[in-house]
Amino acid sequence: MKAIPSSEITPEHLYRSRRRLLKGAVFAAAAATLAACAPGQSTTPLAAQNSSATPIAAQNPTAGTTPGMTPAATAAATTAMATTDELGAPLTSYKAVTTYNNFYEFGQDKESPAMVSKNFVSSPWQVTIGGLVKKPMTVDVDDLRKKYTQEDRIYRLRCVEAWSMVIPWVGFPLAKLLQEVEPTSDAKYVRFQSLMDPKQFPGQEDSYFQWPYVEGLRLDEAMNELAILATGVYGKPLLPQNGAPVRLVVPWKYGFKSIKSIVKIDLVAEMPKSLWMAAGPNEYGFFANVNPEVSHPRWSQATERRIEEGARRATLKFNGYDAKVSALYQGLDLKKWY
Ligand SMILES: Nc1nc2c(c(=O)[nH]1)N[C@H]1C(S)=C(S)[C@@H](COP(=O)(O)O)O[C@H]1N2
Ligand SMILES: [Mo]
Repeated sequence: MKAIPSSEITPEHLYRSRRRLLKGAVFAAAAATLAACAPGQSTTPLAAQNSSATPIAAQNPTAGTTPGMTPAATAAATTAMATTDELGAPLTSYKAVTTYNNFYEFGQDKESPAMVSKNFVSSPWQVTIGGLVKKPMTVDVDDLRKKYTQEDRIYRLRCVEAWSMVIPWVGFPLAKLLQEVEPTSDAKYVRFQSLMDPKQFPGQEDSYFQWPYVEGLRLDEAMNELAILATGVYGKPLLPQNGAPVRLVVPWKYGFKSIKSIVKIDLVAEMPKSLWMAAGPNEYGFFANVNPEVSHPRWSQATERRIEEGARRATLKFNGYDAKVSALYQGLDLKKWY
């Protein structure tokens, strides 16, 4: 097994909080779960677990009609789902997408989210959309699924830690939901909030972070056609570790912007302060556009490790989506506004 690149080791400023968490009773329970689940999971490199020789169709877990999925999405998942992104890169396997995760509410390593989230209750689930809007609403996620055509979107996900995946999401444009609530002329930003529930999210016992997880976009970014609210992956409803039942996906930005398990969306006048901006203001900015030319203070962003691939890849500006998003940033100094 290859050595873990330094960029994927727990950020230093979080290390102390992790030590504290280890002493806590909540983490003791989580650790027991980890130990029980460990064989064949955390010790086996993903590349070995997911032979690239296996055809995607065989890896695809979907069979028959999936509840909550449109017939189109189900058909695509079972028969004709594309097997690459538009640049020709193969999809990351369902197994890797659902077992190698960042979801700090479930713990700070990549294996915890899949293991600690087994009993997470993601249904029924309501999302409240409010703030500077003419038509605030609270809506059940099942109704969102029915109301807006669920589309298949294959996107690259580039984590700020310099690893990446290619993921076939199911979801709908965020713009559709925002248009429906009618933002007022004062609305300039969108603020997203994840569920706050330390009983289900043991990671929220760690007071180093300002829970709940919060993220934000400028309103014009949120209206961009690439920004989606995802309800599924590989034609199936999202599993808890991927942000069930609904999460944001903004593929031209570092992965931490794509906030999971959303309960609240507010239109606001001021730039929201994200959980990561509060935790490391010198390391995690508001825009967080993927940019190979701007290093993280502790590592280069020029290349990335694509999960299930050997050699590193060059990181692309805006994660390869520059044609669709660069117009949003005319006149903005992308070196300063990371
Ligand atoms: N609520 C919440 N959302 C989150 C995170 C988190 O810890 N909590 N991690 C982010 C990070 S750093 C990444 S890279 C992506 C990972 O998404 P995935 O596990 O579905 O691939 O989720 C993002 N959304
Ligand atoms: Mo990330």
